[in-house]
Parts: sequence; structure tokens; C-alpha cells
Amino acid sequence: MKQRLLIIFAVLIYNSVSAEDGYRLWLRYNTIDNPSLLQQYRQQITSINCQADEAKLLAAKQELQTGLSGLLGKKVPVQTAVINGTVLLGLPAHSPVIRKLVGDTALARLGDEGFIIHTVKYEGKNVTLITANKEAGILYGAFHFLRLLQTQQSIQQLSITSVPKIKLRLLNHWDNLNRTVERGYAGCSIWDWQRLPGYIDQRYIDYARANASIGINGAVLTNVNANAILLTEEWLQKVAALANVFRPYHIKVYLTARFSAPVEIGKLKTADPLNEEVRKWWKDKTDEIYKYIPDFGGFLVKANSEGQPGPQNYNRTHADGANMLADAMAPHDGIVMWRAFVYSSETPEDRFKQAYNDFKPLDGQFRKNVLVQVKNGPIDFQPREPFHPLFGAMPQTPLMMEYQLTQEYLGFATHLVYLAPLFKEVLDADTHAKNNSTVAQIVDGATDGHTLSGMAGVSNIGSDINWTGHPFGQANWYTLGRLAWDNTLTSAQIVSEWLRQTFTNKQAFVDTVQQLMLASREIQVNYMTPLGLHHIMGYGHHYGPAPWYNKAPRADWNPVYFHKADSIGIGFDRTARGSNALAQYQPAVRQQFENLATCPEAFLLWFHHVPWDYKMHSGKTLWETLCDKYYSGVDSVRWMQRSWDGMKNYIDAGRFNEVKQLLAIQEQEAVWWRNACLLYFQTFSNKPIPAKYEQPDHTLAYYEGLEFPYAPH
Ligand code: GCV
Repeated sequence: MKQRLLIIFAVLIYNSVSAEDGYRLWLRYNTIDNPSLLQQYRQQITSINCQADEAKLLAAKQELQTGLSGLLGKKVPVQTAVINGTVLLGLPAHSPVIRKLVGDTALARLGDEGFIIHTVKYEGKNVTLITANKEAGILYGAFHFLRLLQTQQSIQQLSITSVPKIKLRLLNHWDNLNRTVERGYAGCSIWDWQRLPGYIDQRYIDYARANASIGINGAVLTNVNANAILLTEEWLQKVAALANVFRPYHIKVYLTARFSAPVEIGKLKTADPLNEEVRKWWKDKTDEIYKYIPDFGGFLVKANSEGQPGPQNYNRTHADGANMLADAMAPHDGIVMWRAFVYSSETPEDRFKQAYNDFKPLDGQFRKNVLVQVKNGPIDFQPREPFHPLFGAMPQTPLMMEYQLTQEYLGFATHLVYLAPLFKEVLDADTHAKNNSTVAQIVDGATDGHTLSGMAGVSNIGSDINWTGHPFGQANWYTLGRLAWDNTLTSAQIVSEWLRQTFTNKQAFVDTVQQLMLASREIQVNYMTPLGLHHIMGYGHHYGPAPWYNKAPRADWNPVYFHKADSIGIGFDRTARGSNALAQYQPAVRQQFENLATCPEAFLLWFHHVPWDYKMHSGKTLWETLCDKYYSGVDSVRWMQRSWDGMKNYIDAGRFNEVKQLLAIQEQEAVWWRNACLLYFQTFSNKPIPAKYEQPDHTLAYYEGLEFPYAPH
């Protein structure tokens, strides 16, 4: 009894130190609140022993000590003796005993980043061994071990081997040098450029820890709409300071390269990638970067897209541009990620088709150290898109996945939308390019035998105390890392891990909120863009609905271009009768989407212009179904609110109230989306919103008249 009281006391002391403002993310390390489990863990973990080259294992050792001490509610010492309950960190290269314990075959499978966590007998003692071929693996192993405790798993007989499926696991920051963030909704950029390189904010270290804990191993620090100044000496010193912070956490820095930099900062007359002076300029610039940052990762490039300069300005191809940079990078083992998000400012071709048209003919022409980075879908991070037709179409080129964590089209940092189901839907899609060619297998390199592979998420991180604005935005960051490490994890597994670490292990909470999160993306699709509608948001800032908008300077920035509603029906005909974008998919995919009877309803209006009276599988008309979807979306947000209200007693008041308020705004905005869209589409369908539904309380003119000159973008 006395011991139990002591434990409860220790739990209170350790857990009272930090307020729950979300800053600690999923690395809270609060003392285990289950007394019997805590007692078991305390027996199983008594000390940390860090073999050999301690300096390089410092980050892992420190994290383990902080984490375990917090979780166990008492200081866990680092000591050289091995006793029962030691957590032993070490590289086999430094310890023949460790090598013997795990064996060469197991080690060979780990590569440079994989790890092993085994419960073993070491010198007659019960020990938890965390080992790997390289320090990076030990760091990942340490975080994995902490995750087991945070999620209250048994650590009795561990036999874990884990190896990342994807090599480059990156965040892409769209952060500008003046600290604004393109499509950022969580405050300013976390990079305080003005005070770098002299001032190292604790946030940089915590950012690195958080990323390392989920396996993220690289960060592109700056916006793809790039600024050439970044490549000048003054700025490279700032970048180098960040690289120094990230290095112990196995995170490389990458930069965005502005294609016209040789002209803008190099004073050359051209940026033509085949011009010898230009090539030399990039080579010298790259050598200079590596002087400051010896482990620099490489460049991410947006070229000839939305006004950015590129090789096409000189009648060269994307391959010419990428290869020039790749040649400069090659001596340093650096890489180039060349974005496929391109659409011409002149061609009036269906935007859906343009990336494929530009890139497919270039397959086989890129250097070995180039990846082509492709957004998950063909248009632009909509709540639902079919998979990008380039996946499966460029077998000779590693294609890197680009997802968007920041919710540009998904309610900013106000709406609770959990993105794992979106990510998984794309990864699980079968491209039918070959046998075993799901998007996941194309991206991880399995289908075509690429060793270079990558997955990136456009960051949702900013200077807000909780990093992501919406407390649940953290889950999308977390998920990107976990899925890039292991694309076979299910959405439910990831969400459960995140909830347990971020909030609590209480089962009733986890069950309820997990259900809510897993449903949230489909709910949002329903109240924003059901049945395959896309790109019908406000112009420029992308806030709220504006399906009526038709004043943009180019046709394919207008919502009316994408939904094509008229008196007959609604939707974009991308069959052979229309833009024929479907021809870009393999026959099996094309046939499924092309046939109205087999096209999944979720993608219907992506590919077909469908009459208002068309009978859906349910027997209801398209118009009725559209109404049902929009109304069910709003009803479901109300269900989310009720579910959340029931969670009040499980978590801290701060985060509970924050989410409650945000859900209330989400409900209002869902109603706005529903009313505005249905009232507008009704002007074409000429059909009533079924009387059983609450009717819009404003007119269409009211919604059309709303303006948001200061919405963030
Ligand atoms: C960085 C969309 C966004 C732009 C973004 C672009 C891109 O068009 O609205 O803000 O620019 O995608 O991915 O390059």
C-alpha cells in the first residue's frame, strides 16, 4: 500500500511539471498512470548503458534518459555496469558481444537506418538491447522503445526488427525568408532567419527530436517558390547553423533552388542549363554549399510552374534542368528532387493532363540522383483526388510522393481532418502498370527496383505554441513520418499510437476519438466536395466555397472550369468524349473510371458530366445524392462535436476547450459550404433541396457577396 501511494505521488510530481499546451507533441513522457504497469516497467528498466562511441549516440542516450525518467517517474541512471533491467545501446562494430547476440544475418537486413530491439541475456543479466549498424538506427530504436512505453505495450519479450521502406522521408517547408509561410496557418515560420546563425532557438532542437521520433530524416527549409538570395554566403551560414542542430538527429537539410539564380545572384546573362558558364556556376555554388554543410541533402526545384523560372524558358526540358543540378550534386552524393507540379501558362489543355504530358516522355532521361516529386493527385491537394497518372508511368525514374500536411484546401488549421485515410487511399491504389504496382510499391521502389525512394509532406508547422495551429494537425505530421517509414501501417494503428502518446491511454477516449478521426476526412469530403467535385473553393486564398467564381486570369484557376455545372448536369468529362485524361491511366484503371456503372461514386464527377436525374446505385438521382452528401457531412460534424463533448473528463481542460471551439467553427463552415454549394448548383439543377432537410438560412447572393481580403494564403 505504501509503495502504491509513493508511486501515485511520483506520478503526480512528474506529470505536473508541464502544462498541456501541445508543445510537447507526442513526446510528453508523463509518468505511466497505470500503477501495476508502472511497477512492471520499473523492474524491467533500471538503467541505461551506452556502449562505445558515446558522442555519436548522445541524442539517443539523452532522449532515453529523459523519456524513461519521465515515464517511470524516477531518474533512470546512465551507468557502465550491466545489471538486470539495463537498456543497452550499442553498435555491433564496437562490441563483439552485441554482434554475437544479434548475428550477422539480422544485421545485414537493417541497412543504415534499421534497428533491432531484443530482450536478451547479456553477461547473465536481463537486458533490453537496442542495436543497429549505424547511429541513426540506434536513435530510431530508442524512440521506438519509448513509443512502446508511452502506448503502454508489454516490453517483456521484445523481438523487434524495423527497417524503413522509404529512403528519403522529408518535410517540405513552404517558408519564406521574411518568415511568412505560403499556405501556413500556424503562425510564422519557425526559422528565425534574422537571428540565425547566432541564436539557436530551443524549438529547432525539439523540432529535430520530434522528426527523429517518427523517422523523418530531411527537411527542405524553404518555399518552392524560391528566393535566390538563400544561396548567398550570408544565408548559407544561417542554413549551416540549422544543419548543425539537426545533425545529431540524423536530419539533413535541403534547399529550394531558384532556377534563375545564376542570373539573379550570379550576374550571368542566362540560366540556360546547357550553357557551360551556367553549369559551372551551379557546380561552384554546390561546392560552396558543401563547404558550409558537408552533409547537405540536395535541392528541391519547382520550375516552369505558376510563374517560376525553369529550363523551358530556354527551350530545354525538365530533364535538362534537373540533370544540370544533379551533375553538380553528384560528387557530393547529393540529390535533386524535381517537382512534377507543372502546368503551362499558355496551353489551354486540361490541367489534369499537363504533368504527365511533360514528364512521361522524359522517363529514362534523368540522372541517377534525380527523383521526380509528384503530388498525390493530378490537380492540387484536393480533399479527394484520384491517384496521379504519373505513378506507374515512369518506370525508369524514382517517383517521390508529395502530400500536403498544411490544410490549404481542407479548412486551414481550423478543421479537424485526419489525413491518414487520404494518404492510404492513394498508396493502396493499384496503378496496374505491372504486377505488384500499387502506388505504395511504385513509391517505395519495389515495383521497379529503385534504391532511391522518397515521400514528402508539405509542412503544417509554424511558430504557434502547439506547432500546427489545430492540436489535431500534429497527427498529420506524425502520420507522414510513420507512413514513410512503414507504408503498410494502417490508419487505425497510427492514430491509436498518436492519441495514446499525445493525450491519454484511457481506452474510452482512444476508442471514441479514433473513430472520430478516422471518419473525419470522408466527412469533410461530404460537406466540401462530394462525389468527385474538386477545386470549388474561394479564389486566391482558397478559404470557403466559391463554386460560382469565374473571374480568374486563367480558365483553370476558376471553379466553374472544374465542375462545369449546366442545365444538363455537373462534372468534368475526362473520358474519350471529353478531355480524355483517362487515357493517361493503364487500361484497367481507365476502364473502371470510364464506365459510369463501374466508376466509384467517390470519383464520379472527376471523370463524368452526369445528368442531374442520373440514377445512382442507390436508386436516388444525382441531385438527391448530392443533397444527401452535403447534409450528411454537416450532420457528421455535429456528431464529431457530440463525441468530443463526451471526452471532457478524460483530458486537460486547455486542449479540450481548444478543440471544442474549433469544432464549433468547423460546424459553421460546413453549413456554409453545404448551403453555398447547393444553392448555387440548384440554379442549374432547378430542383428543390428535399423538404426533410433544414433549409439554407441565407440566399445565394449573400454567399456570393462574402469577401475575405485578409484570409491567410
Ligand atoms: C508553393 C498550389 C498552391 C501554391 C503552391 C503550389 C505548389 O498552387 O496554391 O501556393 O505554391 O500549389 O505546390 O507549388
